[in-house]
Amino acid sequence: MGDNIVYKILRKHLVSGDLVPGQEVGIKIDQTLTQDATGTMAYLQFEAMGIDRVKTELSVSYVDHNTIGQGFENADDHKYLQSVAAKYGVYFSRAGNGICHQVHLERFAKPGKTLLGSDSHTPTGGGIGAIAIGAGGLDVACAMGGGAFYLVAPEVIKVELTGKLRDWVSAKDVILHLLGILSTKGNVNKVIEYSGEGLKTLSVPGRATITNMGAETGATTSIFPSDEVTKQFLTAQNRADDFCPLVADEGAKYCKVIKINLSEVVAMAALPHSPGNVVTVKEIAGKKVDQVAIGSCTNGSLKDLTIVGEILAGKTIHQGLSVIVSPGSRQVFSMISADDTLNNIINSGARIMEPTCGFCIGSGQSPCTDGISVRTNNRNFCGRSGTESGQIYLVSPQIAALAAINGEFVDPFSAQENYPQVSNAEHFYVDDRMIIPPPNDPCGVEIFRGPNIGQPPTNIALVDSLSGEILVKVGDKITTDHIMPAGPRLKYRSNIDKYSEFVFEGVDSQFAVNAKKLRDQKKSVFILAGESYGQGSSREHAAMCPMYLGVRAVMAKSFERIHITNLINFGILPLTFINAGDYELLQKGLLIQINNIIECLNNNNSITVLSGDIKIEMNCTLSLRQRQIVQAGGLLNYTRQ
Ligand code: MIC
Ligand code: SF4
Repeated sequence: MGDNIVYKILRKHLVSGDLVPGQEVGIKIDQTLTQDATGTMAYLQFEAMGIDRVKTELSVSYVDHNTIGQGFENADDHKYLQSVAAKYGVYFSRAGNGICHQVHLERFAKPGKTLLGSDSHTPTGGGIGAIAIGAGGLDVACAMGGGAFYLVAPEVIKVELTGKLRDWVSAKDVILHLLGILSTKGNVNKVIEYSGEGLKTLSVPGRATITNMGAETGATTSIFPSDEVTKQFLTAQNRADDFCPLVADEGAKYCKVIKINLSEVVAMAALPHSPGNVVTVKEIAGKKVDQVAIGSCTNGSLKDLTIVGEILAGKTIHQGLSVIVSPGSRQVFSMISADDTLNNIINSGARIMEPTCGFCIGSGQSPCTDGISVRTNNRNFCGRSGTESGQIYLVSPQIAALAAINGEFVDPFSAQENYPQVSNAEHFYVDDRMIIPPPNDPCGVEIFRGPNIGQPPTNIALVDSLSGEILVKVGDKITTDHIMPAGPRLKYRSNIDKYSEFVFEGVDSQFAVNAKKLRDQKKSVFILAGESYGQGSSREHAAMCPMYLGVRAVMAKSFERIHITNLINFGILPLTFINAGDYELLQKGLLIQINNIIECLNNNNSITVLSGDIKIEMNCTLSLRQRQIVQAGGLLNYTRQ
């Protein structure tokens, strides 16, 4: 039996374990990327490992998340990142050069390579045929040091594309359509692989929109074959030599096949507050809109913005809303300013933002109270925009541009306008001056550390019995944005003592204060959660900060992939209910006791949680390596041992 594309690449990179779905395997990582919001901790942890230079083929440090610069913290972090990159052999993409995923796709990602990034949307690189995976900063630091990356060998879902997208329908609608089928849960340890004759109609940036937002399904990653379309894109980026063809073998095995006829896909939208709440735009046509935000790593490509420019040409944005447009990269920015696109956008009354994450991460441009904001990015979690009551709808750039002019959702099929035909660029404007290569000799490089940069905290080794209090009970689909808010709090990413004050800020504002009290009394803190705990971002701070506050175990119905690894990496026990109904028996404020932990862990026995008369059995099925990490109190301690 032949291999699918995923297993072809994994097999080439395998360093430990058997490539059998469900088994833990270690793979060699060729490239890494970090961004500034997760990067400072990743490099601090890399420094703590005592390695003198990165061991990957290529590592790039991007500055794209925290660029707002209110106060000295962001600027200090950027200086730290630039100096630490020079010291350890990492390329440094300066603020303003663009969003990591967009720039990496343009300049570095290669078919057949493995890429590990400290950002959950790293799968964007799957659009060019790379196995591109998001992970916590500590895992990326290990990979930079030449260590293997460990993952559960995935099951592969095949998505077979036929037909061709109609006018007004784009790649964004394809992934929203797929989210309608797969939803945002139940896809952990799966990879989505695309195939079929419809592929040839999708450009690399369009494919990257699909693999980018594939992260919202919870899958490990998504990947497209490498074909003539890939070759054309790489050639247009002056990177023809980076091309290699990549197709699945005849008869390759998949766990399931989903067929999508592109000709039948319609314009879609994800309603608040989950990317999986999808409906057709037709169903919400006529709904008034307060804000439109176009850009992000999902839809900030040249083609996306050229189409937007064409739709806005000669028009004025509706009086009732504000419109912002943010290019995905400096390459895109510079190219839209070389033709009429930028002028068309500016003249319509839209406001231009720098090529960064900005609105997508709640760093400015928050909507008004109860405001309906139509956005082209990938996440619409409650509060992420910076406005607790904000209602975020996720759509394609086309639909966003129509809303900008009309002040309401417009179903494109009833719109009378002609659809602007935009072809793929034959040559991109290539200028890498804002990417600083590391010096060959780093001897003279001094690492800059501002006062906001603290040392990464480590946990104590796991003890055999824990007793303490359930300090918070949350429901299903709790995202890392709920656990560790970003937006204005982002600037504390390198200062764990300060950042941990905001754990569960929007869920229970007293959590951090109460946790600290328990921690200081040497009691354990427990978190109780429903299904898919830890959806969304890769931010390891959602494990690191709770650990710092004394959280010793999270009891949940199920966990998301990156987050469970982060919990283990920081020595927090991830316990899952054997009987999901037992979740109802436990409440916030209950005192609990867990005994005999080490023996149960080592024998893969269930772990008993006791509270008064209540006795609940929980699972903690970890690989041998993961058990050792948890027992050591986290990956840093384990690596040092
Ligand atoms: C996100 O989109 O949520 C982020 C911000 O890019 C995160 C990374 C972070 O929290 O720094 C992600 O996707 O991993
Ligand atoms: Fe940045 Fe948003 Fe993309 Fe995350 S999803 S990398 S915040 S643009």
